[in-house]
Amino acid sequence: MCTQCGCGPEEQHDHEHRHDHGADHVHHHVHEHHHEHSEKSMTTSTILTVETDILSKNNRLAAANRELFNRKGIFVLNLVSSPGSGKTSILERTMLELGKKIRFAVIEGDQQTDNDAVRIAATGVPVKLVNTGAGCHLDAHMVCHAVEEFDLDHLDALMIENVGNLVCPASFDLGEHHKVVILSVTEGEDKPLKYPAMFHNSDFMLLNKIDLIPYLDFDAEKCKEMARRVNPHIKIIDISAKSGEGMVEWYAWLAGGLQR
Ligand SMILES: Nc1nc2c(ncn2[C@@H]2O[C@H](COP(=O)(O)OP(=O)(O)OP(=O)(O)O)[C@@H](O)[C@H]2O)c(=O)[nH]1
Ligand SMILES: [Mg+2]
Repeated sequence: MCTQCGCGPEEQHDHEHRHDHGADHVHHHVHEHHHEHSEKSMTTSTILTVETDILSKNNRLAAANRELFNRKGIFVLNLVSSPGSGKTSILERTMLELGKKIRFAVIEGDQQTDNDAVRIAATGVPVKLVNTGAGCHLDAHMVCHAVEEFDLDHLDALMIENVGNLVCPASFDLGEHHKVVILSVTEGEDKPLKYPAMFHNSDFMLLNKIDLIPYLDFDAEKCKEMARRVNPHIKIIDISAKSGEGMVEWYAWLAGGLQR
């Protein structure tokens, strides 16, 4: 049995290959944890109960993860965004520019492929890949086992790249200290209003790809105003992982977090 989360070997194994059933989001979790339910017999109240159970179990594991991170003095960020907004590009640049000063590790969450993990590994930083299969987000259980790969006594910061998805990762606490939402200027300025949970639950927002603004009809101020309407406390910086603009300010945030 796992000492951190109490799961048995079967559940750990299931976890590595989870969500391979090809059914919808709720149903996957039902199969993982409540094998007696059939798809047809599910009522709305059953679904709500199962969702509540999943989230409360996740919250318990996330609290245990956070306690572990605090005990080890590791600053943990959960990078969330829609696919392609630049999470891996930001991490690559950050690892290359700060990796010699700060002891990082990275968890790469992807449905399929090791593409992003390979990119991070090329920077020399330890990385653990978690393929979620049909699953659309990381959860605290996955993170709990992923960190077993790292030497936690010699880490300053853990960066978790979540699965590209502006909806589901908002609901799953991983035990991080902050969610950082990345929005790229090619996505349109209204995304904070259309996907409010993600912006509400994030402490930081990186507005990425600002090098492309001259070529787009994107109103950065309007976008920021919408983000602040959803979350008045959100801290926003403009960055370009390509040109490097704004990265120094991002590094200052990171340094501030490390000194907590
Ligand atoms: N012009 C420009 N392109 C960027 C910038 N950041 C990332 N890109 C490009 O955007 C594309 C997607 O970048 P990724 O870093 O792979 O995005 P991601 O969020 O990790 O994508 P997923 O992991 O698939 O969700 C790549 O072609 C990058 O080169 C930027 O600041 N400016
Ligand atoms: Mg990526």
